[in-house]
Amino acid sequence: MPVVTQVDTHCPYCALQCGMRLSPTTRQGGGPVRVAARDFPANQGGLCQKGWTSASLLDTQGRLTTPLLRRRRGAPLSPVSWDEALDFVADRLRELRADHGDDAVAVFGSGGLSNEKAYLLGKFARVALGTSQIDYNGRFCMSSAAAAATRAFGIDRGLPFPVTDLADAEAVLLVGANVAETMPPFVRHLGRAARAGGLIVIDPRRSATAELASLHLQPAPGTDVALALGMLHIALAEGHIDRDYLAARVTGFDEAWHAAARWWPQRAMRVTGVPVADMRSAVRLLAAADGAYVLTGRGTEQHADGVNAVSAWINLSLALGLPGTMGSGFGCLTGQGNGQGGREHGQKADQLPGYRRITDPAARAHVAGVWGVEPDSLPGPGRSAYELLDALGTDGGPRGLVVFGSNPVMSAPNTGHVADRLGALDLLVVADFVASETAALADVVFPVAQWAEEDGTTTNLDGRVLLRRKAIPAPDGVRGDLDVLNALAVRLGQPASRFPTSQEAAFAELGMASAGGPADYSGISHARLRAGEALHWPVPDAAHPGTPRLFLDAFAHPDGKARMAAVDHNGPAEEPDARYPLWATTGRVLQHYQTGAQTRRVPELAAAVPEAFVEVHPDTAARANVSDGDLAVVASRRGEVRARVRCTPSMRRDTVFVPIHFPDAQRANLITNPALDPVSRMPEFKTCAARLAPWPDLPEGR
Ligand SMILES: Nc1nc2c(c(=O)[nH]1)N[C@H]1C(S)=C(S)[C@@H](COP(=O)(O)OP(=O)(O)OC[C@H]3O[C@@H](n4cnc5c(=O)[nH]c(N)nc54)[C@H](O)[C@@H]3O)O[C@H]1N2
Ligand SMILES: Nc1nc2c(c(=O)[nH]1)N[C@H]1C(S)=C(S)[C@@H](COP(=O)(O)OP(=O)(O)OC[C@H]3O[C@@H](n4cnc5c(=O)[nH]c(N)nc54)[C@H](O)[C@@H]3O)O[C@H]1N2
Ligand code: SF4
Ligand SMILES: [Mo]
Repeated sequence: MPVVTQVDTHCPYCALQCGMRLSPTTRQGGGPVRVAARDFPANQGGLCQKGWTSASLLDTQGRLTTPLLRRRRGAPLSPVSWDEALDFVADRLRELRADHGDDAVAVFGSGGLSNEKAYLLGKFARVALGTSQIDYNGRFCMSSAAAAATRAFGIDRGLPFPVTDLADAEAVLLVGANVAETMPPFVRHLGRAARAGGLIVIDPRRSATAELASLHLQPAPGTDVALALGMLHIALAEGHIDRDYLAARVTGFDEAWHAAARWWPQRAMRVTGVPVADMRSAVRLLAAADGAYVLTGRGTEQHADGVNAVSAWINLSLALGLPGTMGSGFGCLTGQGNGQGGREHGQKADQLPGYRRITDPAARAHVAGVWGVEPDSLPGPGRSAYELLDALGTDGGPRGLVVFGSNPVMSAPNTGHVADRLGALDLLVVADFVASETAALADVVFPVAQWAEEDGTTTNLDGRVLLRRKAIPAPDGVRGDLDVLNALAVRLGQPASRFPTSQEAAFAELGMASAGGPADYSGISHARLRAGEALHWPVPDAAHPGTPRLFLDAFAHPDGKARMAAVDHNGPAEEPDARYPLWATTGRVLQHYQTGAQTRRVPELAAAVPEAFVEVHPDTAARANVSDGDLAVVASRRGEVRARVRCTPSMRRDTVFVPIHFPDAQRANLITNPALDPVSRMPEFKTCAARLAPWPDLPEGR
C-alpha cells in the first residue's frame, strides 16, 4: 500500500480532532503509515493512545475488502461483487417502498461521518428514498446539549469560543465530563484553573479527571438538576448574581428562580449527597474567578431529563454572568469526531442542512431549490433514533434499514430489545470498514474507506471546520461512502450528478444548502481549508474570516437575549427497590472508542483493557458476595451484563459503573433504560436501577 505523500490531517476518533501528521513507514506492524503528533490549537502537540495507534486499523486483519451478502435468513454472509450487492440492495429497497410505502425504508447515520457524508446521507434519504425515517447516533450523544443550548442561546455550537480560551480561566467547572480519559490533550487547556485551585469536577465517580480537580462534587447519578438548583440558590443567597448582566442580556430569571428558590442547599444535599460546604465552595470559586467556564459532558446530559439538566447548568452560568463574555462562558463538550458537523447538515429526523428545521417552509424551499426538487416532495420529520429502532419490523414501522457509521446493536439502550427489532427487518444494510456487531447481523455489508484513505471535513468541538486529508489509497475492493450512496441513488433512478462522489464537490453543494441557515458554511471551501485557514462557522461568504466567538455582542434569539428555562428536579426515570438496590451508570475508558468496533481491533488497546469491568465500592461488593477480580453480573429490569469486579474505594456505595466498549454478554446497554427525554429524545444511558450478583448465578426472578 504505497504512501502517496506526507500529509497533515486529524485523528479519526473524538471531537478534539487532534492534529496529526501521517508519513511513509517501512516499519512492520502498526499500520501502513506512521502517526506523529502535530502542533494544532486543540491538542498543542499531544495525542492520546487511541490517536497514536490509529493507523493500525488501516491494514488490520479484520478489514472488510469485499461486499458481503446473505442470500436468505440463516445463511452466512458471503463475498459478492459490488454490482451484485448494490443491485440486491436497490431492488429490495424499491420493493419495500412499493409494497409498504416510502417510510418502509429507514436510514441511520453518524456523528463519525464527514460533513460531506452526513449531508449526502440526509439528501439520499429525503430525495432518493423519499423517506422521513432518518436519524443518527448523535441522538444518543449530544441531543440534550443541543436542545438546551438552542433553547437558551438560539444556536447550538458545542463550544461557542475557541477551546484555547479556556487556558486563561481561573475556574473551570466540568459537569459529567471525564476529559482526562475522553480527550486527554484537552487537559492542557485547564492548566491555569488547576494551578489556581479552580478546577471543579462533578461526577458520581472519582474519575481520572476528578483526581486532577481541586474540588470534586460526587452526586448520586441522575441528581444533577437538584445540584444545579441548589447551587443557583446559594449564588443568589450569597449575592453572587450578576444583576447588570441579567438585566441587559437575559430573560426568564424570575421564572427560573421560582423553581430554584425551593432548592435550599440542605434539600439539594439530601437528594444529591453533596455536602453544602462543597456546593458553596464551587459557587464561590466560579463567582470570584478571573475568567470562569461551565462545561457539560454526557454524564449530566444522557438522562431522561438531560435537557433540563443542561438548562439548569446554563441558568447557573447566566446568573453568574459568564456566557457570551470574553474570557468566561458556557459550553458542551462534543464527543464524536464530527459530532458537531454531524448534527448540522440534515441526518437528524427533524432537520435540513445548515441546522435548518424540516418543518420550516422557507428552509424547505431553500434546500429543495439547491437539490432541484419540489419543496412538497421533501418528507416531514421522522422518528428519533431509539423510537426508530424500536419501530423496526413492527406494523407501520420501517422494514428496511441502511446504517452508515454506527453500531446500534451495541450503542442503543435496552439493546436486547433492539437486537430483536433488527432481527425483525426484511433488509438490514451496513456500510463499515470492519465487521461490527451490527454488520454481523446485516443482509448486505458494504466495505468502505477509512479516514486516511479519502479527503473530507469534520467540525470539531469548538465549531472549527477541518480538512482530513487522504494519505494512502484504499485497499482493493473498498469504495468510499459517497460512491456507495451515488451507486444506490443511480439504481433508484436519480441523476448521478445529484450525488457527487468527490468530497470537495459535495462540500461545495453543502455550502449552498447551508447558506443563510444558522450553521452557514457557504464561505468555506476545501481550498481555504487546504490553505490552513482557521474557519469557525458561521462563514457566510468567501471573504469572511469565520466566527471563533459567538454571542459576544448578542445571543442568537431575535431580541439578542439568552433565555433562562424554568426547570425543576424530577429525578431518574426509575427508582431502586429491594431487588435492584443500586444505581448503575455507564461511560468510557481512555483506550477504547465507543462500541469498541474499532479499538478492540487495535492490539495495544485490546491488551490494555481486554474486557468489561464493574467499578464498585468494596463494601457494596462484599454485600453482593463478590470480590475484586471476580466475574459478576450487573442486572437491571431489562437484562444483565457480565463484568469483572474492580473494587474502588472512592466509589459511592450506592453506585456501580460499567464501560460501554465490550460486546456480547458484556454489553452495558443490555441493562440501560430506554426512557427518553421529552424534548431531545435522549435515552437515560447514565442511570438505571441495578443489582450486582456473582456470575454465573443469575439473579432470581428478574
Ligand atoms: N476514550 C474515549 N474517548 C472518547 C470516546 C470514547 O468512547 N472513548 N467517545 C467520544 C464521545 S462520542 C463522547 S460523547 C465523549 C464522552 O465524554 P464524557 O462525557 O467525558 O464521557 P463519559 O464517560 O460517557 O461520561 C463522563 C462521566 O460522567 C459521569 N456520570 C455518570 N452519571 C452521571 C451523572 O448523573 N451526573 C454527572 N454529573 N456525571 C455522571 C461518569 O462517571 C463519567 O465519568 O467522549 C469522546 N471521547
Ligand atoms: N450505555 C451507554 N450507551 C451509549 C453511550 C453511553 O455513554 N452509555 N454513549 C452514546 C454515545 S455518546 C455515542 S456517540 C454512541 C456511539 O455509538 P456508535 O455510533 O454505535 O459507536 P461506534 O463504535 O462509534 O460505531 C461507529 C461504527 O461506524 C464505523 N465507522 C466509523 N467511521 C465511518 C465512516 O466514515 N463510514 C462508515 N460507513 N462507517 C464508519 C466504525 O467502524 C463503527 O463500526 O453510543 C451511545 N451509547
Ligand atoms: S484525544 Fe481524541 S482526537 Fe486526540 S488523539 Fe485522542 S482520540 Fe484522537
Ligand atoms: Mo458521543
